[in-house]
Amino acid sequence: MMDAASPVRLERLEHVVVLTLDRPKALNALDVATLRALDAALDQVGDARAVVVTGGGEKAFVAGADIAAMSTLTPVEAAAFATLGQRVFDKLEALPMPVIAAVNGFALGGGCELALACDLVLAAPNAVFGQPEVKLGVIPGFGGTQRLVRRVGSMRARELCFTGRNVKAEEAVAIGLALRVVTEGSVKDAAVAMAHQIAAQGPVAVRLAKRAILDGDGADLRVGLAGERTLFALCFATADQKEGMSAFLGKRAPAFTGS
Ligand code: DAK
Repeated sequence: MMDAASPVRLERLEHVVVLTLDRPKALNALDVATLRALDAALDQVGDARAVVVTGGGEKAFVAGADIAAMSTLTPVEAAAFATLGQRVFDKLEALPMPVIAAVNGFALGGGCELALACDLVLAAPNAVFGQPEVKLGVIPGFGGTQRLVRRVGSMRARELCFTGRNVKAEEAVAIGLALRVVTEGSVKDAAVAMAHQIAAQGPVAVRLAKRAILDGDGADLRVGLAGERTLFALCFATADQKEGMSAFLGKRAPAFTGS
């Protein structure tokens, strides 16, 4: 359990865990305490089959790294801050189960980078993405210059990092920064529904599919395909494969155990 005053709330909904970054007075900006709380929350995800990350309050997913806290950093402290943020975002990205960002407002700077570390991004109609660090005289420090390129392509990433301009929800979908805009109901509810849909599939298979995609990201195609073959073969060592295929052949719904 997270303590009540923690800036990150953890909620379990059957096989789904929802993490809410909850500092709405600062639009959920990431300071050291919030990053550490997120780090600790990631250790508590356990055997969840899917995770949803969202922001507390009405206006923001995460409005970036905490500018007030960053304003007085020395270069040594800035390096430590970036190391902490990158480590936590790497840990989030490497979670074995899919992670869905429910972007409910501003996802700027570190907030955009947080969404980029998630597998899937759903956007509320008021979602706003961007890497405005250059407006503050710095560059993205939590992976923005790297993951943004991989997700939207090199030239689009350059434009966003060089101009710092905001991207609204529809454009975010058009450039591949978000999967879709949720126009009915809350984006958190839509993300939770999608997480339940993922959780109903063969849990080991879903994890191995994520593993294959992550391992292949940036790798030579042949290396990626070799990894895929190995992980495909591994599926045949699972009870889920036997259950999934015999349920299909027996014309019944599978009862996966995640083993
Ligand atoms: N940090 C701290 N406080 C923030 C904040 C932030 N990023 N964003 C908003 N707030 C606070 C505001 O100061 C305000 O506090 P009070 O004045 O009420 O005490 C409160 O949240 C509400 O914000 P506003 O009054 O400004 O609300 P508006 O609706 O008028 O505007 C806004 C919303 C999101 C457009 C605006 O707040 C805004 O532009 N915020 C800053 C967005 C931004 O620039 N984000 C990128 C931050 S830079 C690195 C490590 C990390 C990074 C870089 C380098 N190294 C160590 C190498 C990452 C950098 C970033 O993420």
